[in-house]
Amino acid sequence: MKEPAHLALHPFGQIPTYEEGDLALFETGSIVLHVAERHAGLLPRDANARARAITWMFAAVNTVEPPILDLSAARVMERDKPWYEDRLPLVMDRVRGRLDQLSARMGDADWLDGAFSAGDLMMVSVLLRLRASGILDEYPNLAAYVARGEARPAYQRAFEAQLAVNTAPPKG
Ligand SMILES: N[C@@H](CCC(=O)N[C@@H](CS)C(=O)NCC(=O)O)C(=O)O
Repeated sequence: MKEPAHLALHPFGQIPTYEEGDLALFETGSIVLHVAERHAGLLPRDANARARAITWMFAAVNTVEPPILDLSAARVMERDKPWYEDRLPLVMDRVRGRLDQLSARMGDADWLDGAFSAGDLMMVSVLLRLRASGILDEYPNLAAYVARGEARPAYQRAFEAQLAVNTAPPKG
């Protein structure tokens, strides 16, 4: 991913990237928005509802994901550091702070704002990163929300397709 051919697609040498004809995109949110704007079922037709769904996409990556990424990074990269045991509860509490707010906002709703949208797609994928930590189980409505997202046939198809790529024997 750090070779020139990939850096030409993604300046930070990461995945995912998306290519369609002459267009090359990076950043998950941008790729999902691009797809959602061109295919039915991911963004509402009503202009205000559409703007709110896009707002939830930004909220997922910009507000909810950062403390979750911090937790993942701490667990992977700081486990052997002298401060790990002291810092971990602080990082987990920052995640809980965001989940408290999201959980209160969702209440018993199935999705963030009416019908399922790309905002839910992004939020579910961000929350899924918490599975290993067990924190999600402290929020039954959020755990049920993530389960609903994973149960969608489109999610199942995408997951199976990605799994097939990841478990395919190496070429050559
Ligand atoms: N903000 C980026 C983050 C992408 C990202 O963190 N990708 C990870 C894999 S999930 C990656 O490529 N890591 C390798 C690296 O940073 O060198 C997005 O949402 O697309």
